[in-house]
Amino acid sequence: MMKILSKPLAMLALMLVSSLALAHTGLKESTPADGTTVKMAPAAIDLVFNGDVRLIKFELSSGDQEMETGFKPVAETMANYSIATPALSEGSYTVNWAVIGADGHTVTNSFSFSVDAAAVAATQ
Ligand SMILES: [Cu+2]
Repeated sequence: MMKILSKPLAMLALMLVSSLALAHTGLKESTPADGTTVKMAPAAIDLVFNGDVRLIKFELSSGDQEMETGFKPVAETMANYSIATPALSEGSYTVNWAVIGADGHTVTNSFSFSVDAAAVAATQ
């Protein structure tokens, strides 16, 4: 009996997992975008999520150095965030963020960009 049930059950579990994954909150776009090189250091980093979220973590770092930003966790939920950045020198930067989505799940991810005034083909 268990053997007969196991296959459909496994498929059902798979479908359930994938539909949950689809419902998860994600970052739709960022400025600067992931993997891009910008000529001028941005005064702010903009985040656009695929729904209203509560941004609970925003860490900007270069190498092992963490930068001070204008990020302050707030209770309200929004889809768009603009976080003021300090004067960034040339280099590579990584943003680590975490949000609590509408479904109550915490989602964390990161993206990176570079500041290079000499970049020939700036992507922004
Ligand atoms: Cu979720």
